[in-house]
Amino acid sequence: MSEAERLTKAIVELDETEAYRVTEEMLEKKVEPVKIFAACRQGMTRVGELFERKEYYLSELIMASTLFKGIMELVKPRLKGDAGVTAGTILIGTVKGDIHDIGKNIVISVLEANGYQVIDLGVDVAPARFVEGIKEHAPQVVGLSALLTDAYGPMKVTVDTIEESGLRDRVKVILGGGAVSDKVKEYTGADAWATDVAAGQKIIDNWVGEANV
Ligand code: B12
Repeated sequence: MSEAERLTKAIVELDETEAYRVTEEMLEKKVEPVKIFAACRQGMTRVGELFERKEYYLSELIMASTLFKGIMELVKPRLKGDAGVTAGTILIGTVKGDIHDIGKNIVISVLEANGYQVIDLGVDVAPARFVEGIKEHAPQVVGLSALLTDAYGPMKVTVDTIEESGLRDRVKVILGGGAVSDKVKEYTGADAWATDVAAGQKIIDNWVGEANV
């Protein structure tokens, strides 16, 4: 079994000792942090499926997220930035009604490590707060995170509110989290979507690069 598979398995089994041990081994071998996050995410997806099948309960979801946060802390110091990458400002938050923030926090750490200034509005963020954030920080990109399918509505309302405030043409909007897709992008009127940090960063790099030309 590869180390990534071991890490995924340890998360699914909520085996803290093994999860930290494998993470340390991967860090020693200089495995890229995004690969470690991907292995964790696979484990979390499986935990979610077990929750759906009622084999796991909310307590297991909480344990898995605590474990993931611990792994994040181990990996974070290894996130090295590419010096010289064009930096921009990103405003990000988990939309109204949704409190999932593990994925959002990974995105923040990776973007910051790559020279971006990231303004984090937190979780359960009302549309008006995104508007205030755009006025205050003038970001090139707004990132809306959500994991609940119930959050499609709030994502749309957020994009609509930005539009109604006359600020839509000043920012690109990217959706992220497990619950997004092309359909959700079309429905909400966002510009792009990503369900992993590497894909999201690529899109943001392109936008910010273009804006700075
Ligand atoms: C951990 C977890 C929780 C934790 C969250 C802790 C926290 N601080 O975030 C707790 C226990 C609190 C929780 C609560 C609930 N949860 Co929950 N949870 C999960 C679980 C198992 C893992 C999520 C996770 O952290 N994944 C790991 C991260 C790294 O992945 P990620 O979030 O997708 O992030 C990556 C990308 O999406 C992307 N990304 C994320 N954000 C952004 C933003 C931008 C801008 C970009 C570019 C990219 C990007 O980059 C990240 C890194 O690659 C998922 C299962 C799943 N399949 O996702 C269920 C899941 C999301 N939860 C679910 C549910 C139902 C709930 C509850 C309603 C349960 C309940 N009965 O109370 C509540 C909802 C509370 C609320 N109002 O939000 C369902 C949602 C189903 C649905 N159809 O909507 C899921 C899918 C489980 C399931 N299969 O049933 N949950």
